[in-house]
Amino acid sequence: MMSNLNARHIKCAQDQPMYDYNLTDAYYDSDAINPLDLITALFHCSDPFLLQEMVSKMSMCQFAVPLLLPNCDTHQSTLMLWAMRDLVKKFRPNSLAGDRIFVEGRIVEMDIPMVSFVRLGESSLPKSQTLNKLLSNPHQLNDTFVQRDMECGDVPRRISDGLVEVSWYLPCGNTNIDMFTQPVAIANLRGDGRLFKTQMSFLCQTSAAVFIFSDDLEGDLSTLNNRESRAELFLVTNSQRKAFNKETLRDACRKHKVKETNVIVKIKKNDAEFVKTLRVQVNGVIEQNPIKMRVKDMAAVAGRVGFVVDEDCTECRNGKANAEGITESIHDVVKFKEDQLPLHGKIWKRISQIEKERCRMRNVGKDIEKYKSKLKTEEAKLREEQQQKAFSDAMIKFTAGISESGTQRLYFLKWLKIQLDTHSRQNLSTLREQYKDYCRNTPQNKELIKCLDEQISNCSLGPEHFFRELCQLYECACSLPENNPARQKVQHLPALCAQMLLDGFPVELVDGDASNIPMKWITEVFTQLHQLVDTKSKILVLTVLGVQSTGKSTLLNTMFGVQFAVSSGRCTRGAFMLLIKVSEELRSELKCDFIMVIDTEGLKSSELAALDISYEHDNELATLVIGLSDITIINIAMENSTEMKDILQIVVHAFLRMKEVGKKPRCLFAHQNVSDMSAYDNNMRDRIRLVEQLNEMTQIAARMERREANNTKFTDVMDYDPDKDSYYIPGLWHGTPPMAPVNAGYSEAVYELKKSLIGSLQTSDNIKTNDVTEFLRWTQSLWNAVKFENFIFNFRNSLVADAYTDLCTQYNTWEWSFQSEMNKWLITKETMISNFGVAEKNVQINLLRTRLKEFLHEASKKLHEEEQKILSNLEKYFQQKDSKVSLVENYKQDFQTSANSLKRRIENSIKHSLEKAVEIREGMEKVNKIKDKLMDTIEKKVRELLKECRERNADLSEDGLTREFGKMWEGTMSELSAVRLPEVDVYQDVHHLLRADLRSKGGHVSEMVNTVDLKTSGQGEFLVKTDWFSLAKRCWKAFTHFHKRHLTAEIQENCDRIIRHCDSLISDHISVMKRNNTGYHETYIRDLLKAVDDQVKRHEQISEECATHLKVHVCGRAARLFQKTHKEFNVCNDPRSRLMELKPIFLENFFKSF
Ligand SMILES: Nc1nc2c(ncn2[C@@H]2O[C@H](COP(=O)(O)OP(=O)(O)O)[C@@H](O)[C@H]2O)c(=O)[nH]1
Ligand SMILES: [Mg+2]
Repeated sequence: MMSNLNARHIKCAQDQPMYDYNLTDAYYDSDAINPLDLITALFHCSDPFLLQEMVSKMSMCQFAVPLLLPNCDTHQSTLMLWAMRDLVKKFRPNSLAGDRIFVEGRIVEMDIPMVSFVRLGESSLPKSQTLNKLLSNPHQLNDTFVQRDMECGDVPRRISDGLVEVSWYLPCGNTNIDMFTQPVAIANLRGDGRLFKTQMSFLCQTSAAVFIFSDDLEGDLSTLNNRESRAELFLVTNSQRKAFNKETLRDACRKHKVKETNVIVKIKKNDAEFVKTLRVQVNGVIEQNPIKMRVKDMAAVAGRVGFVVDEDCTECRNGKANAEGITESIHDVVKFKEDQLPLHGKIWKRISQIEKERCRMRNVGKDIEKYKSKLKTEEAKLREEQQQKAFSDAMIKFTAGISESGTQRLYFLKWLKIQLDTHSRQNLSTLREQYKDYCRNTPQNKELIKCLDEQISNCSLGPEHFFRELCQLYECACSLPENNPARQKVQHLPALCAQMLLDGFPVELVDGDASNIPMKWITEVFTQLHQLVDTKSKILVLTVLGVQSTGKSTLLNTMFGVQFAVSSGRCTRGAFMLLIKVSEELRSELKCDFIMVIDTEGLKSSELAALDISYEHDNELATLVIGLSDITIINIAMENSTEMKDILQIVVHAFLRMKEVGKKPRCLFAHQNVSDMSAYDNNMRDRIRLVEQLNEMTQIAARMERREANNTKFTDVMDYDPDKDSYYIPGLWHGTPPMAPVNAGYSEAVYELKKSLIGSLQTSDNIKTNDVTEFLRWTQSLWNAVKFENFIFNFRNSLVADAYTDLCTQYNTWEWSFQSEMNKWLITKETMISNFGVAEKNVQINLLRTRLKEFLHEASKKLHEEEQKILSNLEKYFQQKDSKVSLVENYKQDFQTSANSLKRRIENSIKHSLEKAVEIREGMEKVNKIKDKLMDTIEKKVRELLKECRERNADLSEDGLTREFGKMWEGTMSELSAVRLPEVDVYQDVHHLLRADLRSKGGHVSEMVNTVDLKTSGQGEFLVKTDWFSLAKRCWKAFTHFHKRHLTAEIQENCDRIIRHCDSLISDHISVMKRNNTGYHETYIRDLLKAVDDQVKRHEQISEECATHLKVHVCGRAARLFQKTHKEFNVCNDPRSRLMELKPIFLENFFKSF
C-alpha cells in the first residue's frame, strides 16, 4: 500500500477557478469535505484489521491518528485502542544517546506522558497550526494535524467535532535535531471543549497536562473543574485581541486553579517566540516526572466516563483470551520452546541435516549402502521421537485457535503475535545490542558472535514458530499408518493452512533456520489449495531477494499492500509466500489467477558474511527462490551490491549445473536509497559495468561446466534487460527517523516499478504460468537438485569456485604423480620380496624380515621426499602473482593437511602391502618345506606300509591306500597355520574412488553416482543417449534429425575409442599383476579415471553428463576384471590352496612308490 504525505489533500468538489467567485455564491461547494470528516468516516467504515493498517500508514506519514472517535449519531466516542495495537516505534531518549541504545516497543504499551490541547470557547490562536510548529523542526514543517490552511481544512466539520487525535514526539538522541529530549504524546481535541464534557473529563484524567486555548476567559469554563483530574492546567491566550484584559485573566486563573506561571500569552504577531515558550512549558511538564498513562490503561478511564473501547467485541476478547491461554505459561522463552514446541527445534534440524547428507554423502565411508541405511534408521528414530512429543498443551490450544472461523482466527493470530512480541522483545533487544557491539569491537571472536547469533535465534518467538511446529506435527504423523488415530488427528491441518493462504496470510515455504522445505506438508497444502479454488490455481511467482534489512519487506508491502513482517522483533530466517488474488478483468491478461509473492529473510549482511565463511545457506536459498520465480526483484542497497553480485554468480552457476532448470527466470534490479532524479542516467555506466561483470562470471562458470558454447552472457541464463529492468528508489524516510515522515517519492517509485512490471507482464508472451500442482512438482525437483548439489554452494562466488577448481586440478596432478611414483616403487619391492631366494637352495627366510625393515625405512624416506615435493609445489603455486591465487588463500591450509594425510594413507597402504607380500613369501617357503617333508613322509609311510603288508602277507586295496594317504595328508596340513589373505571388495573400492573423483560435479551427477550399481554397469555395449546433451546444448531441440544423428554417431565413436583405450590399460595392469605376482592397487583406478578425463578433454562434444556415464561404464568393467584377478591372486598365493593343488600329484606318487 502506498504511503503518501499528500493523502489528506483531497477535494471532492469540482475544481473552481481560484479567483473567480462572486459575492452572492456560497464560498464552498456543498460537496467539499473537511479531511477530518473524511478520516472519521473512513474509520467508521473500516474493518478492525484495516484500521490497524491505516493507523500504521498514517503514523508513517507522521499524521496524527484518532484516539477517541466520535459518533455523531449515538454521541458516544470510541477509544481506538485496537487500531493502535500494532503500532511499533523506536526512539532513543537523550539519556541513552551515548550508548547508542534505542528503545523499541508497542506504542500503546509504553509509558509516555500525554499532553492535551483543547479549545474552550473562542480562540484567535490557530491551535492545530501551533501544534504542527511545536512538533516540527523549523526547517521542515510537517502538518501532523489537519489545519485550517490546508486544502479543505477550513470547510466546516460535520461529523468530526469531538474527535481527539494523538501523535507522538519521539527523540532520536541528537540534541541538535530533537525538539523534545523525552518522548511525549500530543492529543488534540477538535471542536469547542465546552461542548464535549466527557472528552474533556477523559483528557483531564489521562493527561499529564492540558493546555487550554481560549480568548473567552469570562465564559463557562466549568469543564475544567473536574474532580478526577490529575492534569496540570495551562492557559494559552492572545493579548493582541481587543478584549484582552489582564484582570479577567487573573480571575480565570484563580477560579480554575491555574498557576500564574502556567499562563502563556502571545504578545507579538510573530509566532516563533510564542511556539518557543510553549515548547519550554511542555518540556517542563515532561521533565518533572509527570503522570504517564499507557494507552492500554486508558481503557479503564474510557469505561468510567462512558466511552466504548474498540476491543470490546466478543471476537476480539475471545481471540485475546485464547492467545493468553498460550502465552500465560511463558516465563522463559527458550525453555518454553523446548517444552512446548519441541518438534521443530533440534529434531527437525537434525532431520534436515540427514536429508541433505543422504544426498550429499559427505561423511560416507567406503560402504555406501550401509551408510545410507544408517541415516535412514536415524531419521526414522527422530520421527518417532517427534511422535512421542507431539501435541503439547500449547499446540493443542494453538490448533484450536486457528480452527476458529474468520475474524476470530484473525484476532487470535494478531493477539498471539502481540503477546509473543512482548515476551521476546526484551531479551532480544539486549542481545541484539550485544551482538552489534561484538561485531564492531571484537569481530575476530567468531565463536562468541556465533553463540550470540544462536541465542538470538533461540530467544525469538512468533506465530511462525507455532506454524513450523504444526508442519512437523503433520510430517511426523505421515510416517504412521493411514488409519492411525494420531495421523487422522492432523489430517485437516493442511486444508486450514490452504484457507489461510487464500485469506492472504503469509505461509512459510522454506524454513531458513533448518534450511529445509517441509515437503510433505507443503505438498498437501498446495493440493488442498488446488481443490479449494476449483483447480483455478494458475500462479505467477514473484520474489524479492537481498541482504537482510535492506527494505525488501517494506518494498513488497508498499507494492502490494500486503503485510510481511518488517524488521522489528523478527529474526527468523526463511522464505514466506503469500497469495494475491488477481481480479477477473486482469486474469486473462496476466494469464494467472493468483500472484504468489515470496519474501526472503536473512541473507547475510556484509558484517555477518565476513564473520562466517559458510556461504552454503544463502546460496541454496537464493538458487531455490530464483529458480521458483517467474520474476525476481534483486534488492540492492548501495553498500551491499558486492554481496548481491556474489550470490547472483552462484545462482547462475548453480543453474548452469542443474539439469532441472528449464525456464529462464526474469530478474529486475531495485536499487534502494537512490534519490537523485538523474539516477537513471548517472548510473548508466554502473549498469553497463554490472552487466559486464555478470557476463564475465557467467563465462567463467560456463567454462568450468564445459558449457561455453551456449552460455557466454548473463542473459543466456537469466532474462534481464539492463535498461528496462533497473529501478532506482529513493530512501523511505524524508529526514531523520523516528520523526521523519515517509518520502512521497518512495511510494511513487515503487508504484512505477509495479506499473511497468504488470504492464510488461500483460504484453509479454514469454511467461507461462503454472498452476499450483505444477509449481509443487517444480519445487520438489528443484529442491532435490539443490540438495544434491554438493560443491558450488560452498563458495563466495564463481571466481573463487573457479580458482578453487584450478587449484584442485593442479593438486590432483601432484597427488597422482606422488601415488604413481610410490606405486612403481612398491611394485619393484613386491617383486623383490616375491622372488626372494627363489633360486637358492637353502633360503634364510628370516632375513626377509630384515629386508622388510629396510624397505619400510626406504619408503618412509621416499614418502617424505614426495610429500615435500607437493608442499613446495603448493608453495610455488601460492607465490604466483595471479589474482586467482589470492582468492583461494583461505584454502591453502586445507591442501597442506591434505598432502600430509595423503602421505600417511600411502604409508599405511605400502606397509600393509609389503607385509602381506612378506607373509605370502614366507607362506610359500613353508609350502616348500612341507613339500620336502611330505616327500620324506610319503617315502617313510610307504616303506612302513610295505613292511606291514609283507608281514601280514596281505595286499592293500586301493581304498585302503587312499585312506592311509588321507590320514597322512591331514596330519601334515594341520601343521600349516592358515595365512588369511584379505578379501578386497574391489567394487566398493572403485565406487568410492569414483565418487571422490566426481565430487565437484553438479547435483544430478552426485545423484547418479550415489545410486549407481557398479556390478551391473559396463556389461554391455556403451550406447550414447541423446538426452545427455540437451543440458549442454540448449539449442539441441532445434537440431534437425539428421544433424542429431550425425553428432551422436561422432560422439559414440569417440566414446568407443576411449573405452578401448581404457580396456587396454586395464589389461596392461592385470598382466603386470600376474607377472609380478602383486595384488590390486587403487592407483590402477585412478589411472583409468585420469585417462578418461584426458581423453574427454580432447573431445568437446562429450558433455559432462556423457563423461560421467562413460566413467561409470569403464569403472564397472575395471571393477569386474580386477575383482576376478584379485580372487585368482588370493587363491594362488594362499599356501593351503597351493598345497591342495599339489594333493593329486602326491597321491599319484604315493600309489607309484607303493
Ligand atoms: N533509510 C531507509 N530505511 C528503510 C528503507 N526501506 C526500509 N527501511 C527500514 O529498514 C528497516 C528494515 O526494513 P525491512 O523491510 O524489514 O527489511 P528486510 O529485512 O529487507 O525485509 C525497517 O525499519 C524499514 O523502515 C529505505 O529505503 N531507507
Ligand atoms: Mg523482511
